Amino acid sequence: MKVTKLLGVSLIAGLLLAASAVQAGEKNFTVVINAYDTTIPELNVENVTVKNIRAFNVLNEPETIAVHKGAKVNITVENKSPISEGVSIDAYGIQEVLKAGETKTISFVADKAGAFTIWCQLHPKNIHLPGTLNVIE
Ligand SMILES: [Cu+2]
Repeated sequence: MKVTKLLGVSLIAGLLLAASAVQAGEKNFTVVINAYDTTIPELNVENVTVKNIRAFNVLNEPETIAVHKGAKVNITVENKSPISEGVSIDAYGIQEVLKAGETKTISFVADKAGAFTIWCQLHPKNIHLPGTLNVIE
């Protein structure tokens, strides 16, 4: 009677462990590259007024991706920008280009711990809000 109960408990504990191991093993993310093309009607910079400046900004959402070291990471990137955009993570040798409207899945194993910048290699860094890949030990 006692033995049966113990077996039952350890079996449940084993199943729970297996379930959490699967969760830590593979992580899926969706990142949307959104572009905002706007015109600033009037701007005063160092006492000089300039009008109708075209501003272009690109935002990666979500900005932060966090995983545990060793996880397989699948990042599905959707480019909603009207132009081609790049996705680079230097430490992982990732350098992808997505045409306007294109969706791509980038897969890799997060085998290096640290904080890594996710950035676009096609455009000046100051028009993008870069993302971060956090790989936790
Ligand atoms: Cu870009």
